[in-house]
Amino acid sequence: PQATHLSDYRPPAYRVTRTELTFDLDPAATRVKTRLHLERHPEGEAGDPLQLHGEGLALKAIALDGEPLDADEYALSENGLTVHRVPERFHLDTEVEIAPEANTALEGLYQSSGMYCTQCEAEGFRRITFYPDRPDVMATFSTTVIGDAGREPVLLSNGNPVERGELPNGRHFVTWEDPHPKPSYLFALVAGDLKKVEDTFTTLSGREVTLQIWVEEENLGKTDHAMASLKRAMAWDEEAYGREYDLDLFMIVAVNDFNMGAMENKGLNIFNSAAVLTHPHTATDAAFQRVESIVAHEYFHNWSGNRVTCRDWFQLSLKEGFTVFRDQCFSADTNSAPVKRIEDVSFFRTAQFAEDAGPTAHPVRPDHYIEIGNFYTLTIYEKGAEVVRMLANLVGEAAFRCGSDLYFERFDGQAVTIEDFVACMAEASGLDLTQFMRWYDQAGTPEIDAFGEYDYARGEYRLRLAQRTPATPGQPDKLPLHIPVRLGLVGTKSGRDLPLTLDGETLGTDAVIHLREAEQEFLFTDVAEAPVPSLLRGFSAPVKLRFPYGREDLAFLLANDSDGFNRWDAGQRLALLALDDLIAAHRNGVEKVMDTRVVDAFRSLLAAETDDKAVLAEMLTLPSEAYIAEQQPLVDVDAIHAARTFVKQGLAMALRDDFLRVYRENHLEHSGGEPYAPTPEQIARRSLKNVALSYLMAIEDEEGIELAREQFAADHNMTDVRHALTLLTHSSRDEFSEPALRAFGEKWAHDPLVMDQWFAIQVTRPQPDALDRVKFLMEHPAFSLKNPNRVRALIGTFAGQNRVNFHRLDGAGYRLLADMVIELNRLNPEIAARLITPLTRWARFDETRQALMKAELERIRAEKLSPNVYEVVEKALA
Ligand code: HT7
Ligand code: ZN
Repeated sequence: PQATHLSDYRPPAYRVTRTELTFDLDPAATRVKTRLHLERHPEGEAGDPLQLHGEGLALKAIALDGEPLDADEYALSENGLTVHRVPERFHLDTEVEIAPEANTALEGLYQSSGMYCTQCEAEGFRRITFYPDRPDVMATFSTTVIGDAGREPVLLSNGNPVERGELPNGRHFVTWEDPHPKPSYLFALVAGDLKKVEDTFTTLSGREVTLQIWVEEENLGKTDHAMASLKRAMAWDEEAYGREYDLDLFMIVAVNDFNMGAMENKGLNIFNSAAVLTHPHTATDAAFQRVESIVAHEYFHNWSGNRVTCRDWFQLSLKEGFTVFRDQCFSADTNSAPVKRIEDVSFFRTAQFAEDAGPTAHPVRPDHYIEIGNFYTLTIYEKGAEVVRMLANLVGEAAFRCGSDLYFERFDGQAVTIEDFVACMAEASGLDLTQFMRWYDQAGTPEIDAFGEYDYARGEYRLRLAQRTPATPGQPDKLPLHIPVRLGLVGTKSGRDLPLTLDGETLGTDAVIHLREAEQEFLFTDVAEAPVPSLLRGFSAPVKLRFPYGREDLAFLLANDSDGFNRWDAGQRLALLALDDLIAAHRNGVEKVMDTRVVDAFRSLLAAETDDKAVLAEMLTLPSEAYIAEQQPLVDVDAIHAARTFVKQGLAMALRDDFLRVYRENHLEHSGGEPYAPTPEQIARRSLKNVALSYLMAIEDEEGIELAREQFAADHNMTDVRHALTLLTHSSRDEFSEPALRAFGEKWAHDPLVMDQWFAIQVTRPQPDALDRVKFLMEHPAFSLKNPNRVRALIGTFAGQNRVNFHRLDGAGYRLLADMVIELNRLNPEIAARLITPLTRWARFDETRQALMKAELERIRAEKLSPNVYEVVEKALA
């Protein structure tokens, strides 16, 4: 397969001004008639051939300005169609045949649970019809969908329905008109036996918009939360960004087979059912929050992505990074802001840092790719969002809003670049962002080494910062970045943030300093007492920060830092220091000893009267095994697991009564009391008491087991039921977990999304039978390799989250994953390529495991590979 390079970008020779489509639906032989109205691009030349993308299309007819073309007037290839000579302005008619029922890749037009649906981003439209399938070709669309009136009573596409009618042979049609010019990746079609829930939203300017969520009939009771989230998101975008919705109708459709979370097609968002359906009995608090943020994310794309789109796919983060930033801010405003930041950063530092350190590392704006489907990554999405967050903090709130207004107004209806976005921010703020642009082009996680010195006599604090970004594939040398470091100096006597004076300038008690050089010194004067620095507050830049904190310093910050995020982070650092010692002890076969400072810190947390229970729950949560692994030079999965378990058990033994009290104080007695609601208050209490319960279960405390069993049996809401079932299943008490698992599996056999949770709970079990369970569960009637949600729940969860069992020394975990990748490579290349990720991280492990993992990658490489899997495997073995 060939790579595409950013430096090769050229505007299209012809643009499409209007696209008219007619679909005559049939599972095995759908006919797609397309009329394209085309004109030569101002930069094109007479004599330029017309090149259209197309994959897997059977061409049935082709005519230019109504005249059928002879075979020598055009050429067909594996990738598309070329018409050799075309006039300056013309229309082209094509007719193709495709087979949605045979489409297991879930790109283009496919069938899911009997309904038809589409996924066109990034390059799926070319599997539907011949087209210049690139985001810088924007056209208005008219779409007529013809289907069977009985099997497909609902026929949907983008925009507004303008005509409908009956046809012979029990067929019917609906024509949709989308007045907003859009690239082909935003096209959508849905047809099937769907039911809708409807509501309305009145925009700031007083227009009434009809909101519809379309689902299978049995899911009609699971749309309330998505609808409420949508309305909140619409209001938030008006308030925070001045953006109103621009059609009279906004539709969401839930489909069961979907490669990602959801898709922002213009006026017709298509959602993975897991990202839209909720009910207290079937979805956890985390799922409710995820639905809210995905609904908002897709809605926000209507402006950041649809009205203003990307010039080419190298600019993907232009829409994704910005939109993730927007959805993160929305969720922070709607729920607990500090917890949202902690959760986001915690995930980011575990998963994106690992991506940045591995063989598939790439910049936020990559400069080449083989398969763009492989670039829907944490770097593009989450690091892209962190870069926008830095920009927002650098320019300030008011200038950021002016800059975004300018961006949306100046580029409305256009396909633009990341430079265009940053230029608006520079213009609105007057700042020079030239150096800042390096964040988009340099891969890898910058590392900052910080040292501080307090001079009692002079009352000065000298902070030295040195930055360095490690080499990544294809980028051996890096330049210094512009890194905003938010900080405070916390007085060790007063426990308060000290006033900051830098270069004679008074900065308040919390300030941002700008690190631009490889090494830079900052001298704070008038520092009245010895401070502990609180650095990188709120995770002000996506970097690794090292500072030689002692354990007392960390305990001090945990107790005193005014920045909630850094208080939490101090606790994580303190735990990591203790874990480091224990990992070493485990490896050396030395007796493990619990660090009493961690116990004391946790005791104080549990004793303190805090009104932010959600933050407390985060503070009481130990760093995950994956995050601990990120800190180790060489990952020893068994030592990490043993060390973390030891700390958890040590804390549970020392603080058992506190955990029991916290559980009791926060367990909501539901009978006759408050009904379940995904409110921040209830979620906070549930997370706190469930964290407490997990400590009790870590030592298999008899009272804890009783509480877990009661919580499971009370069957009040899925958050509590799932947590209790997980704790029982991950304990050694099979006599309790087996009946519970059986009851749960039987009760929910009809609900695939709940069965996904049942799969995930079992395959994350630390016991050595986990891999056998994966194999056993793959035979379960609820499992199917063709459904991405099932694959993620069973295989993805096992390989990504059950570290001790996936990395078994006999290599059986690796073998199983490679087998699945090989099968999925044929069925669904996009999912196959994503599934390989854990194997690509081989360099982090010991020699034995490295050899086993590489052998499995070689075994995959020997197959006839899709471009998706080929690109990942080649990078992993390079
Ligand atoms: N913009 C959407 C991306 C997406 C996607 C990409 C490749 C293959 C399948 C896909 N489904 C959705 C989702 C989003 O970021 O909003
Ligand atoms: Zn997105």
